[in-house]
Amino acid sequence: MTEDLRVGVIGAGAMGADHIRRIETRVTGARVSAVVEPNAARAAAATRHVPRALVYARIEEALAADAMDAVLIAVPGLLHVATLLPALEAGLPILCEKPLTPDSATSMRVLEAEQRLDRPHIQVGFMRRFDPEYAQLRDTIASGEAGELLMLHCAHRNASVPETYVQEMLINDSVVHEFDIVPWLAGSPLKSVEVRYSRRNPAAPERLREPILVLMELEDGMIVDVEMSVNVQFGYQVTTEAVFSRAALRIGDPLAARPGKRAEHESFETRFAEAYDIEVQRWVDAVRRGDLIDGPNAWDGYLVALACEAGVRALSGGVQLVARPEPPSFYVPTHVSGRRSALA
Ligand code: ISE
Repeated sequence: MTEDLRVGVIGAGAMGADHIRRIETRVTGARVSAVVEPNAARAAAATRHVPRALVYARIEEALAADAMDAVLIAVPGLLHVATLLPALEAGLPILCEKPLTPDSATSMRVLEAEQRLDRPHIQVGFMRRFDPEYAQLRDTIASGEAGELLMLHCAHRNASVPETYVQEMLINDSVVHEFDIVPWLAGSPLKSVEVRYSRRNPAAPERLREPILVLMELEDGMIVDVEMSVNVQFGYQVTTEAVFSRAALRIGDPLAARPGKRAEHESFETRFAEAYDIEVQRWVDAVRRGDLIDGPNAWDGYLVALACEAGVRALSGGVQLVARPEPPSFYVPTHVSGRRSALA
């Protein structure tokens, strides 16, 4: 492909607008040719610097106008199925923000539709896989240079969350990232999930009981703990400490997150800005080469949906087993750089 890839961005909220800016200013080989957004004011604001982008209220209109070669879906998760199905039907490559869909039944509908095509067309936006520190940690784990990986201690802290954020979103909207990244790092699938409640954060609104500690067990016996906090006020932090038999490594350490000091990041938009840039660039490159995806696929999204269902059950207590069906051959091999699948 010699021409720029014509990307249609579906949704011009905060995430969609961020991707529009990214494609227009930092990604090479692509341009925003269409924006699908029913809210006219939002569409106008997001396309202010992209006057040649055509604006449509519905994806069907953009598809009928043949206005895009590929789509980037950045609408809320509940609207993903309604967007994914027509884009698949049109045979377009798709980068879909996480989650693939909010539950495993709808994710299965998407998988069935995708398997009518010749190969996977959907990449799911688990951007942490493109964060240079995460990628390096994965390489260290795979190389064995620090010995055997024994445990992972993860912390995932949000300064605050919007009013629409409810208890189940601790799992479905936030820990969803760890459900993807942990098996990818460790090279072993999830077996079970348990949730423990710590002392309640007085800064949390009435409707939220947090922080929570999520304990995962992987198939290979490893225990992983995730502190999930969403009202820490002092900043946005995502850290991982990996304990090996010969060393311990820590990634994501905030530079200045001490009481009274300004934290390094306030939100995921800046903490993972580089990861998003790399993710979108690699997706664009893959589409232009004809590979269509270069990252987590829809099967990975389906497995994460199953893990979230176990996680939501675990909010009410007990150790909850995670379902782990075998992938159809359509989805093998997967993953970033064509390396071995961490979930296979
Ligand atoms: C948000 O939707 C994200 O995806 C962020 O990465 C996560 O840190 C946050 O908790 C979610 O609400």
